[in-house]
Amino acid sequence: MYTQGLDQKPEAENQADQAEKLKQFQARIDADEKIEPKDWMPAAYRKTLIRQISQHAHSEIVGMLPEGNWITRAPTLRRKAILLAKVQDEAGHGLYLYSAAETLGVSRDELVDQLLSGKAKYSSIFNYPTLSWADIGAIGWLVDGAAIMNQIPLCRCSYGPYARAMVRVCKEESFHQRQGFEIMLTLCRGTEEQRYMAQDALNRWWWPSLMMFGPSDVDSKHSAQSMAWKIKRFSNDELRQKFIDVTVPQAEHLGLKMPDPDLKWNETRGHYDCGEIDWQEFHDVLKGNGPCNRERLEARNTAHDNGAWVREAAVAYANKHNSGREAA
Ligand code: FAQ
Repeated sequence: MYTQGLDQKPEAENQADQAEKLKQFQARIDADEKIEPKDWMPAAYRKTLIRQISQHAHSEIVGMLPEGNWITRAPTLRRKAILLAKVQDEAGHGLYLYSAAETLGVSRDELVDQLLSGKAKYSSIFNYPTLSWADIGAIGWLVDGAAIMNQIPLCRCSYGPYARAMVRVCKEESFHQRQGFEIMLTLCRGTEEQRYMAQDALNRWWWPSLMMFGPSDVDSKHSAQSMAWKIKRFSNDELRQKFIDVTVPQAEHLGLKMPDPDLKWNETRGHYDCGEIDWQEFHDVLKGNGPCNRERLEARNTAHDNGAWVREAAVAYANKHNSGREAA
């Protein structure tokens, strides 16, 4: 007790230490240095990263479900092989991201439990159904397109493991975006019915894709701090605007009509203006009341239960391997 008392610094000295550490940390961020797992970081920085990276990982994992729905029904063997590879890529992204989150001192089991119990968020976009083959094109074109717009700046995120994971993820997402656009282009150059399918998919996926960027800047509670820490490099509205600006000409190239009567080029701003997003729909989806929220969680829980034997086998193998090593 007595020696412990000697070890403890007086409160004021502790606070001064903390303030100095925070100052040095912010100076490293401002100098664009990467923060690595063993470096000192404020508890709130760690918490924000665990929140964002794990939500991102969950999104990749749940994001396999809408497209997985079409693997058995892809129109050709070539399309099936491409879609299989894409869905596998998303699984890989989830795994890199869980690993990046683990470097912050949280276990993958804990994160997966949070997803399966419904406690953790994942991207709103994956709570919408894939009703036709054209939806697979729309997901690649719009959803991967939005994901890239949001994730390219994350390659420069201040936290090293997250930034490095994003480099490969973005390269793969870029291939995904092109394959989606190519599906849309094929449909748009096809029959009247195929063009109708493509237009219908755009009508249903456009607004949810805009919601992927998160609440508008005035309502985004984390943005200011995340930008000061250079976790985020652009605000939600800035990225949404960039996405709209690059996507509208692509829709024109496809000969499709955007489902927004207020969408028009604003010469003064040098950007497209668009209609108001239905934020009520966004909040409903976040609360678990989107068209497929329940179905998605059920599917993940079933997959987890069905995979129990694989986890048990992996643990048994690791134990056997370790005991062999100890004996040697
Ligand atoms: N859905 O204060 P902010 C993909 C939550 S990956 C659900 O603005 P922040 C690949 C937010 O978490 C897609 N929740 O928060 C793929 C926060 O909740 P909390 C995922 C959302 O973090 C393609 C609250 O609202 N990408 O698509 C959403 O500063 C095709 C307040 O919001 C990432 O995760 C939403 N849309 O900014 C896979 C990228 N938006 O935690 C398969 C990394 C916001 O306080 C097929 N994440 N919320 O309870 C980010 O860049 C950021 O976390 C944002 C949100 C921009 C998503």
